[in-house]
Amino acid sequence: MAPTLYTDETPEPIRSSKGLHLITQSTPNGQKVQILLEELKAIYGTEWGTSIINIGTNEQKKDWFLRLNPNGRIPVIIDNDKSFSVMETSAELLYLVEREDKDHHFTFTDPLEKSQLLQWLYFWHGSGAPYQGQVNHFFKYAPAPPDQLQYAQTRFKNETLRVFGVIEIHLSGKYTGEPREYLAGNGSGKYSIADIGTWPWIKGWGWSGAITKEDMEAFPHLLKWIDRIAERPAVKLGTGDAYDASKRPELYVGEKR
Ligand SMILES: N[C@@H](CCC(=O)N[C@@H](CS)C(=O)NCC(=O)O)C(=O)O
Repeated sequence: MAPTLYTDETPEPIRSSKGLHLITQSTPNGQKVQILLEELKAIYGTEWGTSIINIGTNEQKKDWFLRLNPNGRIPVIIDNDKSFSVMETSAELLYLVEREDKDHHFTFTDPLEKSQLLQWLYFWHGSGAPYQGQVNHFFKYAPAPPDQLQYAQTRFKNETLRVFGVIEIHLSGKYTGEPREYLAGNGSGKYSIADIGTWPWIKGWGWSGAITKEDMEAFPHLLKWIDRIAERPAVKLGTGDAYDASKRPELYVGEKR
């Protein structure tokens, strides 16, 4: 029996959605999937519906949402053709390329290049986003007196810079003699979901105020990689007004504030 994805509490635009449907907010995690969908649309004409929630109101902790993602976090992809929902951004990127990217524009057929893609996708998912997320938390949101935050702030800032340094080594070609343009693939690499899964976080290095321009001077290849990817039309679309709830109020579902 197919699982029941929806209840009476599920917002109507989601309950009546067909094909692919994205529930998002335009945060770094939301943008990963938004960008890939825009890339797929540009090449294959992929179609999907979008609903935006406000995670500030904890809409993602309600029963209707937990039924789709028990982790209570955005983004979520629903494949209505299969009555199937997908949580965790890297799994969502992999699901979408498997479903849509028949010509492997954003993945690889060669097993070693594919392994490289998975290594960098997992590296950022497991060793990058959690640290940068904690930098954002401890520098922007933590409701504690400053003297209680110092250890955590230093720890997570240093770990984030260490991880940026790992990607800098890789892109610079320090140990291979060949600089790279993208994270995975032979030679200088090919733009893939490894980049899409990583870029939306790193491009926002300045957001918390913790990481300075001077800190970033240690990562010239990383800075060029940020700019290179920012130029892509689908990246501009996936991070732009189309996912801004104030510009697209019709996409808003659930409690707004
Ligand atoms: N590991 C998850 C992280 C998702 C995540 O942390 N999403 C954030 C927005 S960037 C969220 O929904 N936060 C709301 C909350 O924690 O309740 C993934 O990659 O999908």
